[in-house]
Amino acid sequence: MTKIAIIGSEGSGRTSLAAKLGKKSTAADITMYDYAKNDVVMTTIDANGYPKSVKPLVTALQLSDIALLCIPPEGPDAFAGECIMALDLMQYKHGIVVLTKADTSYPYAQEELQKNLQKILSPTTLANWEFVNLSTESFEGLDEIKEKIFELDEQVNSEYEELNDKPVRIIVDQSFNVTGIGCVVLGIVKQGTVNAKEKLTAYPADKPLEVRSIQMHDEDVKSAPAGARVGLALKGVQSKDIERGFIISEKEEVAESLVLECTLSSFASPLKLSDVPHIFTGLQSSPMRIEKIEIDGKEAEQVNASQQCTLHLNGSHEIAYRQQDRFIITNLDAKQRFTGYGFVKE
Ligand SMILES: Nc1nc2c(ncn2[C@@H]2O[C@H](COP(=O)(O)OP(=O)(O)OP(=O)(O)O)[C@@H](O)[C@H]2O)c(=O)[nH]1
Ligand SMILES: [Mg+2]
Repeated sequence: MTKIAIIGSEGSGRTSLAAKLGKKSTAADITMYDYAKNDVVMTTIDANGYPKSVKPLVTALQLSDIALLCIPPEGPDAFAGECIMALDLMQYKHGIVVLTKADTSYPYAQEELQKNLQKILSPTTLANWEFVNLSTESFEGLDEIKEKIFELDEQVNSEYEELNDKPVRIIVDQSFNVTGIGCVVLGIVKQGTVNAKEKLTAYPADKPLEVRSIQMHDEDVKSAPAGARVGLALKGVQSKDIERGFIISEKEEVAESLVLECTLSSFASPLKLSDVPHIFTGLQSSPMRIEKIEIDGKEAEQVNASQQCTLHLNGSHEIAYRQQDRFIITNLDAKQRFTGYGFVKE
């Protein structure tokens, strides 16, 4: 199944595009649009709570495999820059740059905009993303976007096939109670294959559970592969025990405090001792206080853009992770809020 995130700055045409790709279902700080016909099953996520908050942007990207970055004819603003930074820090692989509201611009101006953007994107993970001119008024570009989505989806699927034999890991994005069934969670199989009757654990709360049954787009299945969006009925836990961001797997590390080997982005504001950046991993986030900064093995008062450092971070609630997981560092007080990335120090 195809999972798409629509991102970009305020008023860039995100919701208009999402509405063309599916039927609106659940809405909160992200809005999902579903589409299912013949063999095509597609979920499109509008990160509508962004730019007010960075969390919906991270959430939409974590729940999807293909990003549509919307840029209006006025060109990229600071928030578009922030979206590009977020994609780059997350090493987000697949996407399309959508030049929106093309009916309000001119072909020459759109070409110029594309050239300027290509320059900005060339040092980032978006360097090879394709461009599409779109108008949701005249429908120009809509079929082209869909075609490109399906091309990218083939790459995504072959990448997931390689993850099928790994230990199963499911990221939960919703948890609720269904009368007569009990706890039901919705989430994404990030790797491995989940099987009915399998015994797993929900982290960070460390709650053992059994997968009673599995649904994929409202149909019962015996197992679901990597990349699937699933609904799981769970035995042994209550919906209040499980929150958005929980990981269901055989084993995760759990900690409140972390030591991260970090790299700051080239546009980051400095991080100082006692600052409290918000640290994201998967769908979890936690404000964490900087207790110590080390640069080249020496203690430092602050770390600047483009520098590498070791951050000793102290948080107040547990997060679940694995050694190889990428952490994203955000500074909600900075103008450009995506500050850097890091990995747990060995
Ligand atoms: N002419 C024209 N107008 C468009 C197009 N797409 C969006 N708009 C208009 O641009 C405005 C913003 O579009 P939205 O789709 O709401 O953009 P958004 O990014 O979701 O905006 P916010 O969620 O408010 O930040 C609306 O008034 C739309 O009607 C288009 O292709 N052509
Ligand atoms: Mg919107």
